[in-house]
Amino acid sequence: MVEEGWEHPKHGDDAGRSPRGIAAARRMDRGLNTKIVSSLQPTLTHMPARTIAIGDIHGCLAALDGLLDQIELTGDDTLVVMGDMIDRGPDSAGVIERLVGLVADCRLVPLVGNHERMMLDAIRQRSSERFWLQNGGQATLASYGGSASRIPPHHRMFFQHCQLYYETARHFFIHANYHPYFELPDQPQDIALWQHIDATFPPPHQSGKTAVVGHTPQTDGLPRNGGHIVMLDTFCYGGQWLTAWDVDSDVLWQANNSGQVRTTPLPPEIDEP
Ligand SMILES: [Mn+2]
Repeated sequence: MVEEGWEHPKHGDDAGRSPRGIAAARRMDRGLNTKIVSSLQPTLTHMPARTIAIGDIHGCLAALDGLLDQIELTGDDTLVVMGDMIDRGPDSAGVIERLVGLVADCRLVPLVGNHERMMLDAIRQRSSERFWLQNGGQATLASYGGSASRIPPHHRMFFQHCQLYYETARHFFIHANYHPYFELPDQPQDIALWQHIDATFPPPHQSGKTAVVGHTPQTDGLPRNGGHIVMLDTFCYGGQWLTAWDVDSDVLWQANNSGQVRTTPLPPEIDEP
């Protein structure tokens, strides 16, 4: 793709040329264009596509915006949002609106968390509403003007498209936890969406891929690195940090709701969470 500003040379002088002259001028144009494109190649090859995972946002729009400013997404990047985008924090509606807007900027992969699951259940059946509202849903409802009926259709569609897991050649992404011996499409939802990781890391997944999870808040604000698993919920809604990780590098970006941003290395591997 030729960038804007690199316009194809115009044939404004063709009027006074012989047919042979015109053909020669056009051959020259093609040659020039080839040179322009190849001179752009080194730049393009220095911007490999990234896969970036963002931990549990929980309505923290200020922190999300701080992260997005640092990451500078391009159309080649894949952004995996680890689920629990809503509830507890101040602006769930604003977070979803921002994420929907990112569809134009990158490949967006929103995962479902237990909080999106609770909300979807509450919308589907009234008997599930109380459970959601008692677990942070009240804040989400308030951000939508106090009623689930005010959740706009494009937000509902966004929630419907959240997926249980995502995988690349070396990593897989799932909200809470995984069963090591189940294939990814067969992961039980009670584990994938709800099971915390407290005393020990789960064994490596049978795929051999590194697991990236959220859900279990790291109250010191730093991810946990178990080698075969990296935990990215760094307790933003509780006053710590929102974390983004370019999974092919050892660099993390963090932002909080006070407008602070920082980069920090991926913490060293440990045996227990
Ligand atoms: Mn969760």
